[in-house]
Amino acid sequence: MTSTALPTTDDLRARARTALEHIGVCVPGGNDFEARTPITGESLFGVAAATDADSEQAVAAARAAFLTWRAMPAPRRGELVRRLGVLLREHSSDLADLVTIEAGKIRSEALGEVREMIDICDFAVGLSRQLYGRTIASERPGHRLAETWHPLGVVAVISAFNFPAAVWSWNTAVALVCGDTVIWKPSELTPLVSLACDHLLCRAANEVGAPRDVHRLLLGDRAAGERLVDDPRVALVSATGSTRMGREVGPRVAARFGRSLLELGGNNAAIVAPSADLDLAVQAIVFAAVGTAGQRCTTLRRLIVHRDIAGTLIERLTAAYTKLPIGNPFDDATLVGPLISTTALDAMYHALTRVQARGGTILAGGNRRLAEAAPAAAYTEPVLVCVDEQSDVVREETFAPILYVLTYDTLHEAIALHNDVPQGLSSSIFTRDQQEAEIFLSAAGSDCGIANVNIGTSGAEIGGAFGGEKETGGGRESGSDAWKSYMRSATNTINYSSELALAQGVSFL
Ligand code: UN1
Repeated sequence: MTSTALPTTDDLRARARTALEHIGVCVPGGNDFEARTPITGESLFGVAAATDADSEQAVAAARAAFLTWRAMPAPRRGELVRRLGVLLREHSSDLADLVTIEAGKIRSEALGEVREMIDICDFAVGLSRQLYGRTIASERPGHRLAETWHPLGVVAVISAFNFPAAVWSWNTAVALVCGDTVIWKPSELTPLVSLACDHLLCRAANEVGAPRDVHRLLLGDRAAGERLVDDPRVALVSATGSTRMGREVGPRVAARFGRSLLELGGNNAAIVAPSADLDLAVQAIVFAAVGTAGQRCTTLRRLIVHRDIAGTLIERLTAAYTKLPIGNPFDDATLVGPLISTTALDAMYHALTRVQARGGTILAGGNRRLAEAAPAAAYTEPVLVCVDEQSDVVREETFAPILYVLTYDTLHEAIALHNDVPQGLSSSIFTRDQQEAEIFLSAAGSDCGIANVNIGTSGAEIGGAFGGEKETGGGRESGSDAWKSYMRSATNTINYSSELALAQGVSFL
């Protein structure tokens, strides 16, 4: 494996400053927390956090703006999102720079993240003319029964570092056309990306004459998020992050009868059947396991391989793993950037120690890289580990590039292993056998919210609903009819006859 040379923190600070200036955002100041870059692990700027009073004011302002915004026709609300999409196109390169600087993503994936934002804006603009309700056949003469969809209220978006901009846009673009207003509490690890996104949306709002407070950004720590979780004026809390976080957010929002939409951990697996096209499978597996340095919630974490092809596949994967270029994510040759922090690296190595104690064997990778060049950064070789059981550590999500390899003899056994984890986000099967593929996609197959054939677990398009089952939280975001989570429905019965006919044939008076 090769390592590519790193830029200095001063270079990165200058590049961040240029990107912020192009977008039109003031470089932040403050000393509550720091904007850091995982590329060197060092600090770029000090940042001020929102105070309790800022949070209070933001919720009040977003609630007031909601009262105006909900009355604006949805296609006109779409104009705001269309304008945001145009600004994102204009600033793709600057925004991708900030994503690379703060999240450590390689350039191509950072540009892909911005593309995903543009795509959801386009989708949401179309949606603004398609918030359809149904007309239902009434059992009574002279009656019409209908379902209408109305805006819900203030939506709190709590997002994670790994998709610092795209996950915000999935929620915000859809919530805005649905007539909601948004308060965003991003990860503390990505304040610059957040300031840039907020600024572009503010600019779009100003240009199309939408209320300024349709969107408010709250930078801050966990306490800032907790205030939103507990605030009865927040109608929906859409939270992306760990299962541990979701386990706190879900019950707290439910206790006040608020709504929550949870996108939590994944422990995604792929089954590789004997008939699989191995050239395609190897490419797909490496991207899914190693892309974003293993820090996507859709990252491939378990490979369940048929015993007959395990030797060949492992050999090919080992060869691919030993050639991965690791290092500067701005270098076009790099495929693996840094982990977000040395804490994440420690968690990865701790998981490896635990799995080895349970008999796991490292097949490739696992060494730290560039520790001398950047002691505060966290570069590592992705790891391929052979295991013969799904021990506790394999059943957990470690947010790092570890791929556990298991073998199977029958498809039934493979599906049982596949589903035998607490999480249920994304899954795939590599096979040329249609019967196997259909069984995997059937009710008795994968128990995940995303189930794929001959494509990896990560890199979903925005057109489909995104989310998962079990400890992944059950929420659906992005495409398909995920918009319904951001609205409330009302059932209307309209009597246009002159008779009062009671339902179920009840007679009264
Ligand atoms: C996430 O990791 O939180 O499917 C989202 C994918 C991306 C989104 C991942 N489109 O990998």
